[in-house]
Formats: sequence, structure tokens, C-alpha cells
Amino acid sequence: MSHPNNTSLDNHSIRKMVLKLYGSAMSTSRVLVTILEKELPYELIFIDIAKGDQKSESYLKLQPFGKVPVLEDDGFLIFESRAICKYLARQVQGHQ
Ligand SMILES: N[C@@H](CCC(=O)N[C@@H](CS)C(=O)NCC(=O)O)C(=O)O
Repeated sequence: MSHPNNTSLDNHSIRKMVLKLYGSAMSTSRVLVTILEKELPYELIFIDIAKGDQKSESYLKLQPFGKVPVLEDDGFLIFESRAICKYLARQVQGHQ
């Protein structure tokens, strides 16, 4: 899933990679507000916390505490929603 405006930054050669955001609807809302506000290209990877997907072996390699959300940016992993938002703001600022 990606935002319809997801090419805007690509057009300006600011960001080539598509961010991967792992989480569920509620857990990603804070990060999604930042992503949408900054019109960043992203892919949402649904983690079904009701089913316990956040505790799967593969997910624990991304987030060792089994929590959502997680952001992956060209192989760089970051968790904690406020930290993710700050990271994104700084990334965009650094490219302006
Ligand atoms: N302070 C963290 C909270 C992370 C958190 O607790 N996420 C919840 C969903 S909102 C979660 O992963 N719940 C599933 C679990 O604890 O197994 C953040 O803002 O990212």
C-alpha cells in the first residue's frame, strides 16, 4: 500500500528508497501522519498483532521486543514511534 502522492519526492531526487513501515492500523498512525505530511514514498507491511505476528521469529529480527511500529529505511531499522518521526523529520531536513 502506498500513498497516491508517493512520487513527489522521487521527482525531486530527494529520496530514492521506499520506506517500509511495519505495523497495524492504530500502531502506525503517529508515524503515518509524519510520512504523509512530508509526502514520503512508503510501503505499509501489515503486522497482525491480534494474531501475534509481532512475536514471530522473523519479526523479532526487526524488533527484538515484539512491538510495532518499525520503520526500515534502506536496511536501517528504527523503532519507537516518536523516534521514527524524529528520524524522518531529520532525514527530510537534511535533504532540503
Ligand atoms: N512506545 C512504543 C509503543 C509500542 C507498542 O507498545 N506497540 C503496541 C501497539 S500500539 C504493540 O506492539 N502491541 C503488541 C504487543 O505488545 O505484543 C511506540 O510508540 O512505538
